[in-house]
Amino acid sequence: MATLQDVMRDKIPAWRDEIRGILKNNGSKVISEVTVQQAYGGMRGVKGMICDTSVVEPDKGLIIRGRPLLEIKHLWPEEIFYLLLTGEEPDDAAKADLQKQYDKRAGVPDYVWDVLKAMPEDSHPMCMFNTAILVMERESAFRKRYDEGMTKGDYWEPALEDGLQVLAKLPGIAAGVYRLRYKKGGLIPWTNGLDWGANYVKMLGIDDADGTFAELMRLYLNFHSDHEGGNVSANTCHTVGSALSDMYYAVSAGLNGLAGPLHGLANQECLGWILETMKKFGGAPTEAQLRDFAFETLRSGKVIPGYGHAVLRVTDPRYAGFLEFGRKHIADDPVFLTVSRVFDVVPKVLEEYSEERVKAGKNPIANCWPNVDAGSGSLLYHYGLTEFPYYTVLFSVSRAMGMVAQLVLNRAMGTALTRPKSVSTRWIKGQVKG
Ligand code: HAX
Repeated sequence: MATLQDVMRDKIPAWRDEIRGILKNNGSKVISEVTVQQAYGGMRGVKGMICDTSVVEPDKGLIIRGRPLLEIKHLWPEEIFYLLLTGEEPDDAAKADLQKQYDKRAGVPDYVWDVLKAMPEDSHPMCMFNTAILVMERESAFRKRYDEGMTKGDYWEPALEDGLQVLAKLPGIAAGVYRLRYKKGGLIPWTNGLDWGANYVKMLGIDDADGTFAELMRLYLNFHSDHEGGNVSANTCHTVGSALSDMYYAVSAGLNGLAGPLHGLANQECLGWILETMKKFGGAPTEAQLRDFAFETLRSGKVIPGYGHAVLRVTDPRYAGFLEFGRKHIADDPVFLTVSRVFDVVPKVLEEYSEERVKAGKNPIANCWPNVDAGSGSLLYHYGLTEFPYYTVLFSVSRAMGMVAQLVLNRAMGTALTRPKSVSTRWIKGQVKG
């Protein structure tokens, strides 16, 4: 049986040759140009980096290694990680081997808990989670090997070892953050032989007698794993990693970006907004009440969390997948009902509001449809995970798979130090004169 490491060792030389060939024969071809609007507008749409794990098509959504997400929604997180990294699904033996590799590495050092327990009680769960990853940096195999002197061609192997260490420990750390932060009692250890998603549920300590929460968790961890390379968290991980900072530095940095309200924190904000409407209207609001509340939110200068996207121009397939799960398992839950009613109302409200904005000389809202964060919270809430400031930690456990896979591939391909050129407003003024 070939391990994940064997498969990577086998594939990497051909990938390197392919890139060398592309650069040799087509290195000077132009693939993108940049407008002044893009330079001031967060580089939206500028093609300036490579990511081979996944792409996001504006009209289709996430495609992992050529596979549209909804076609691979049955895969478990272990299989998704393997797919991200190698481009192929593992067979049963390779999947079992990866699970055993996690079993071996899942122990969390005691000093992590000492650090977390020393943090102020009101620390945000994301700050606790990212601190835990960063404090483990002393464990980095990459840094040790680099300090000893290793050749560039070998970088990917200790990077993968660091990645497996991080991924194996994240469910335990995330569950520990939950139990410490919300005073749920003692820590629950990792169970050997149990899969990554079910282990996470078990360590959270939330009752799951029929296994449906573990089923949701696997879906959740699958759906959030990767979203190409340019989003804030992946791009940050990439940039920090490009300085040869190790996996612990790079993943923690990327997740600090995920903690922002315009990115991963939106899923905490979404459920907050849903619960606020329910509180205001004493239960699941009617469509008319929702419409009024949505306009009230927008006119007070706030965004409607969970709607809009920098790249997507259709309903996020990840939202569609969660909606399907909710309709199958918790159709009558009032929070879920509100989420699905919001879907019937808010896109139209955003379209009308976008027209108002344009008349007032502002940018239109490019996408009025729900993104991944619009629905997932209501499902977690139903299964008893009601502390919604914690939701971005769940997102992070999953997104770490994409970050690890991207960074290992970057190490394998010898991706260059990130260093785009910035220009000053003075330079722009000179450039556009006349
Ligand atoms: N509510 C109100 N206004 C919105 C909006 C929303 N849901 N979505 C976009 N807009 C506004 C933008 O704030 C922007 O306004 P200004 O020009 O005044 O700054 C204008 O519409 C144009 O924005 P855009 O071109 O459509 O979209 P951007 O690429 O600038 O922003 C965002 C994309 C996701 C940040 C944006 O849609 C947003 O803030 N949505 C709500 C927060 C959210 O759901 N974030 C999670 C996104 C998915 C993700 O990364 N998850 O991790």
